Amino acid sequence: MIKHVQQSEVSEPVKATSVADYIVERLAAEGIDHCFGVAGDYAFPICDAVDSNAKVKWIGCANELNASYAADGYARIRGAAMLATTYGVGELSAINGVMGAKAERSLVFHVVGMPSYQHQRLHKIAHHTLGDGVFGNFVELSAGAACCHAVINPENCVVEMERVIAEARRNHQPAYIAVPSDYAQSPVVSADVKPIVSRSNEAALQKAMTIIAERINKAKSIVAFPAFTISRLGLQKEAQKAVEALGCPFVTTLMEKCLFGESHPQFAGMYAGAVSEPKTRQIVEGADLVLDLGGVNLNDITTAAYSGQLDLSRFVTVGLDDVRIGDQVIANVRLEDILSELAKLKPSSAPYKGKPQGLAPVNGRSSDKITMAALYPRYAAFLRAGDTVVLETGSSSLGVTPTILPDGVRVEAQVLWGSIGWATPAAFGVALADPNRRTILITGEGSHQLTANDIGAMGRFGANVIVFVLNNNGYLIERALEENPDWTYNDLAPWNYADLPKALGCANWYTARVTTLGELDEAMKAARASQTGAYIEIIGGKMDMPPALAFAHGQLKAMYGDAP
Ligand SMILES: Cc1ncc(C[n+]2csc(CCOP(=O)(O)OP(=O)(O)O)c2C)c(N)n1
Ligand SMILES: [Mg+2]
Repeated sequence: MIKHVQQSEVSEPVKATSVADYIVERLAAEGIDHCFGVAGDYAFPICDAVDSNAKVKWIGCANELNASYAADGYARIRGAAMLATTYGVGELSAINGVMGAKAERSLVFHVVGMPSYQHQRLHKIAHHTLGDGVFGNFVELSAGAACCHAVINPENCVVEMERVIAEARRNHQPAYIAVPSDYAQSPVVSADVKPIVSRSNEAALQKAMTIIAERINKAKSIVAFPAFTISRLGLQKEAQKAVEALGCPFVTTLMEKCLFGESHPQFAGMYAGAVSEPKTRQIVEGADLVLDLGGVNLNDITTAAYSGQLDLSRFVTVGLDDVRIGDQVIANVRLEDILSELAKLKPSSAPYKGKPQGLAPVNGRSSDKITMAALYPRYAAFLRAGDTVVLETGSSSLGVTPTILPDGVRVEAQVLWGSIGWATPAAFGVALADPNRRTILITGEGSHQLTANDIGAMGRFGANVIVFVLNNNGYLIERALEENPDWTYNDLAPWNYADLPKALGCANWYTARVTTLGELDEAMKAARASQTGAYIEIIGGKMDMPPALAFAHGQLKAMYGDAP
């Protein structure tokens, strides 16, 4: 079984001689066994330390942006990931991906090789710099994409590594670790430290639980709102137990798609403001108590352009490290501890029982062209327990998320940060993180164009992803979000997508380009049976969109406001 590690697994001090070896060994002890990255001379000592380490495998990506997305995907499954890039040019290319991991609470350790201390001390004019003899220009930029950072030297290495690991775990966000290349090769100075494990303050936990229990007892109607952070922290089982002990209905936003099985009797549907099912909306907006477990992100996407009416004074928000009730904040309380306290509640004698929806029926004849009305129910019929779906921003995301999916399917999407191109490398990272599950990538072709080159890395490292690329002749979501769908900036170079795997070195992959439902059904069967990766290019209509996007298309003024 693949383990999602929540805390350091170090039982004895890490034995390593050089600073670079120590960093790699220490991160391996966090449950990390792959390092995504692109090599570069300043980073050679780190690359060498990974390559010569028996526990961690070097996963070379086509570029650092891809590597950062892959690390994000990996971290979501395993609890943490390692990303290694070179000074300036490498780390700056990774910033978008690492910043996305920060926004979406995914723990990526970003290790960067800097020019040597000796050259820094002499202010040498060096490559990958601005030619100004300054070496601090990029540290602050990369550190901005992390929740903590350290510039490592042989003396501070052991202590700083414990500090950044603890802080990154506490916030569940990236850490930036920069190492000058000569220091990286120097012997590490040992220090007597133990991993710092975040724990709740017992009195604060009791205080928070007393208030929460009081609110629960007083409330006539409660709804639980488990957040995306639950899966980032690997607390799905603990959260489900808590919700079952509460006995109340629970809802998810599209950031928590399939967090628990959608056939769960307490599941009251997906909450998306005014576009929720009326019953779901009533359960959430009418509840006396909304138990936000993990910090639900009520952004413009999850609330369908802030269209709901949520009274935040009815919220109890359990964050990763605090509990907020109105203006009262109780600090030093861990989410996992609140969940296990909630799970101890006496289960309600009459738990909420909704009417879970079944899967939508598959429709259309085999000779029909592929419409969105026929595509999304087919995905639901294709997916099965043990699949992890990685979903790209764009029309696909708005098509899949409202579609009920089978229990045991896991979904990863980057809803808040929403950087297109994320899903292709993220699927690679997800697949390497847990080869026991089948990873399914669902992406639009426009997004795919940003990062498709790491299909090559999937083949190289045996990541048997099933890739669905919807080719609808451009940026459909953007066409739909504008009055004029025909701006040329929403057009794309017309790639032959189904030929990409072969060109990128995946000669033994199953590939198909499908235009009818019959061809799609056949390709889905073949992809499922393939022992290698599979790649299906689906030809869709230029303006054929899923209902959620069609709804937005009719609401442009409400979404963006009127022109002055
Ligand atoms: C890095 C980045 N650049 C630009 C955007 C704006 N953007 C959002 S969706 C999208 C187009 C997606 O098109 P495609 O992947 O083909 O999906 P479709 O909607 O056509 O199915 C763009 C350009 C973004 N979200 N992220
Ligand atoms: Mg498209």
